[in-house]
This record gives sequence, C-alpha cells and structure tokens, in this order.
Amino acid sequence: MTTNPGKVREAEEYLPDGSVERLDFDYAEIQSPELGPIAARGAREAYREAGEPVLVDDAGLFIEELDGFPGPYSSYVEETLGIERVREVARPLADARAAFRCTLAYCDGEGFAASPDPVDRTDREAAAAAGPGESDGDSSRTTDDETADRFDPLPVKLFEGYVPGRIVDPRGDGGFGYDPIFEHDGETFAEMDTERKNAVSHRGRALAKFAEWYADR
Ligand code: ITT
Ligand code: NA
Repeated sequence: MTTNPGKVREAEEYLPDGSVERLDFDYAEIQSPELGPIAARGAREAYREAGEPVLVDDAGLFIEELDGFPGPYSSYVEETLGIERVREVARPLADARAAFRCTLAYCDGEGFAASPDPVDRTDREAAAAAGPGESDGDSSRTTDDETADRFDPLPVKLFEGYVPGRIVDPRGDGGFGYDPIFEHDGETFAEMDTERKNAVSHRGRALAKFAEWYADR
C-alpha cells in the first residue's frame, strides 16, 4: 500500500513474479520519531480498507550529525526543501555520514505467536555495535519484531532494514527520492540499477527479512 512507484518497483524486483499488486488509498499518516509505529498504524488502516494482506513501507534518510534529520519527516522535507537543499544543509557538517532506514509492516488480520525472544525494536544498537562508517556487512543488519498497540489489537509484523552511507553532491538518474545524494560504497543509489540497489539497500534488507518469514510462515 503506497503512493510511491519506486517502492513498488523495488518490491517487484525482489519478490516472486506476480505476487505484488499496488494498492493506493489515502490514509492519514501519524507522526512519530520512529518509523515502526508509523508503518504499523498504516498497515492496520490499510488492512481494514483492503480486507486482504497488506504491506506498508515507511522509510527515511537519517543524517547522523543532524540527530537523524529528516528521518520520519523525509517525505515532507523532500517536498519542501528538496534534495539539493538537503545536500546544502549537510555540506558544512564535519561528518557526512547518514543512513537510510526502512520499516515494512505486514498485516493480514491474523494473530501471531508472541516472539519467545523479542529483538530490540530499533537496529540503531546493531549499527552502533558494528562500528562506524560504511563497513557494510554486519552494519547493515535487520531486526524484526512484533508490535502491539494498546489502542488497537490488530497484530502487525515489522521488518527493518538499514544501510549506512554519506551525503554527497547529486549523481545518477536512477532510483527515486534522496538516491542521487546518498553514496554507499563509492556509488550513489541513483547510479545503481534496481537489482544492485536492492542487494545493499535498507528496503532490500527489509524485503529479504519479510520474504524469508513469509515463505516459511
Ligand atoms: P508512501 O508513504 O505512500 O509509501 P512516500 O514516498 O511518501 O510513499 P515515505 O512516507 O516512506 O514514502 O517517505 C519516505 C521519504 O524518503 C520520501 O521522500 C522518499 O522519496 C524517501 N525515500 C524512501 N525510500 C527511499 C529510497 O530507497 N531512496 C531514496 N529516497 C527514499
Ligand atoms: Na509512508
């Protein structure tokens, strides 16, 4: 359930042929400093609207030295400032490190068994433990977790993905959103084709987690 064709392209590339169908309905997005609750709430609303299994994707660009700005407000900031001006905001920073984060929220109206060993809700700790920089590998870990909303018992399953990188002058014309100003391993995401971006991206990692869970559910 998304208005963003870029997200659909990446999910289609990742998941089995014919398994992805884009649904589009306009629901109010809640505000939160974290992606998880936004995606979870969206998935509940989307499921109630669609009446069939839904996946909602909430994502954002988190600039380290700006305490994670624009983060969950990435869409608003892209529409207002635009990515060139975000690049200008980041230019004077001593440290250009940033990360893309993606949370996928799945809801099909069914309950899920409680996780015996709940994983940390954020992967920030995992990233910190893996050390700074673009070392890739373990620093791009994902976690998943169930989420409960005390105001809404409809269960949602969350899958998170993270990728480290840095803010650079725009390069490339692939991808979407902030891709031209986000460099990972010497290439911007806009310089990668969809397959290559999926292999390293926040969304690719979250989709991998989801696909694995979905297949042996
Ligand atoms: P939906 O909410 O309808 O799914 P959206 O584009 O508004 O679509 P978000 O609320 O998740 O999606 O906003 C995410 C913002 O971050 C938005 O400005 C995107 O362009 C950007 N973004 C998300 N994933 C990205 C990616 O893989 N590469 C570059 N920019 C991305
Ligand atoms: Na969203």
